[in-house]
Amino acid sequence: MTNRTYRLRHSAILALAVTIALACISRETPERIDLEVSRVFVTEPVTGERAAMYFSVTNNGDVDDELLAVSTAAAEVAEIHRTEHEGSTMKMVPVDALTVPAGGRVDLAPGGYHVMLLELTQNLFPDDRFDVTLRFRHAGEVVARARVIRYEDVEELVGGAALSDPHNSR
Ligand SMILES: [Cu+2]
Repeated sequence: MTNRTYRLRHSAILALAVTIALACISRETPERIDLEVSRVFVTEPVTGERAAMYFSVTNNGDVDDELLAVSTAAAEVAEIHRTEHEGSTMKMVPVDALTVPAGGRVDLAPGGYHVMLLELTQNLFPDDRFDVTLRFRHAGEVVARARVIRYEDVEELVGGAALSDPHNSR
C-alpha cells in the first residue's frame, strides 16, 4: 500500500465517521408526528341545515399540533366552535385553531368543542357515513370517516369524555 492510497482510505474512513456522527446528532432533531383521529360522529341534524360533529384526536407524537380546518363534501362550511355558557344561555364561538398537546388527547364533545357543519349538501340519517378531512398544522391532512347517530345516543358514545376534556371543565 502506497502512502497516498493509505491517506485516501484514511480520509474516506474519516468522512464516513463524520457522516455517522452527524446522522446520530440529527436523529434527535426530527420530531415525530403521530396523530390519531377516532370516534368521529355527527348528530342527526334537527333542522336539515346544520349538524354538529364530534371526535377525539390523540397526539402520540412529540410535538404539539393544531387542528386548523375541517372540510367535507357533506357541507359547504365546517367551522370549529367552542360552546360557552353565560349564565343560563349558551353561545357558540368560532375557534381559529384547536391545540392537541404532544402526548395528549382532545375530545370534541357536546357542551365543549365541536365542528359545526353548515349548509349541508345532503340529508343525513342515522348510520349514514361520509368522509371528513381534518387539516393539522404539522400532521397535514387526515381523512376520517364520520358516522351519523341519533342525538339520544350521544352520551353512550362520549361516555365520560365530555367531562375529561380540560376545555369543557373551564
Ligand atoms: Cu357550533
